[in-house]
Amino acid sequence: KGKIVAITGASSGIGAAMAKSFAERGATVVLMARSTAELEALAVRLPGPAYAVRLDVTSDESVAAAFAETAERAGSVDVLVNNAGFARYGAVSDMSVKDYAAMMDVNYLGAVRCTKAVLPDMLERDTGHLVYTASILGKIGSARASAYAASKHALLGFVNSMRLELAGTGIAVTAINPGSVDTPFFGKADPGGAYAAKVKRFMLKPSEVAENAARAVERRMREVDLPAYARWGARLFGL
Ligand code: NJP
Repeated sequence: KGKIVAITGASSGIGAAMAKSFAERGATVVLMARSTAELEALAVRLPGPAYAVRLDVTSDESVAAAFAETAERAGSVDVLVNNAGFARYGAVSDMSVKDYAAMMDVNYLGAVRCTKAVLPDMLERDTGHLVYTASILGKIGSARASAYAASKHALLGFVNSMRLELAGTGIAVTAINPGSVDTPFFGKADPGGAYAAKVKRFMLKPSEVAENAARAVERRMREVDLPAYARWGARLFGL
């Protein structure tokens, strides 16, 4: 309550749902992504104060400008949710090295850039919370998703190392690791829709991921694994 929560990738899917969950808990949210029209439209629908700030996580200049604008308009960031990400699925032989680099640039280095933008202020105030939407695929491999899985493994390597580095400070670090979530993500990851069609009924809702993330922040949890099949299993056994 009363915290400033900046969320990257807030123009769609899980990030937009997280904005709602944090706003409902009394936070002031800073919505960050490249699609400013979507951010503005979301900002007016939220129940509390919200700012829309343009951010491209692949650009050092954009990251610097976006966090300077955030500091000026909203103040110090208490919680940074690094959620921007994308996937392109395909067999290793069908993917270019450029595809691998593009996923590393957004999913891993994008989070590193944004973390570095807020960390000096958090260290100086000795308080803050860094949250990352990684993935179950940050922990296991996946056929036809090697570039995406590798980028999320890199992200979790960074997150787990940073948690050790920040031990003893007032800064908490949380990883959220969902399975498949029903968002526009699969339109880009898998344009033919074959994978999404197969797993659609097992998918998590973005609101479920968002509520779990908000609760994890309240409880300062280290990480939350949300495999979609756990929900499917719960349904199967009538839980
Ligand atoms: O995807 P989608 P999700 N700079 O496509 C933004 C992870 N995840 O909500 O810039 C700044 O609806 C983009 O904004 P825009 C996944 O890896 C998902 O499902 O306007 N922002 C949009 O707001 C990702 O890390 C599943 O295009 C950039 C957002 O990212 C996170 O969840 C499973 C950007 C993507 O929204 C949210 O994904 C899992 C850039 N350069 C993990 N590039 C799943 N859906 O199944 C993209 O385990 N964005």
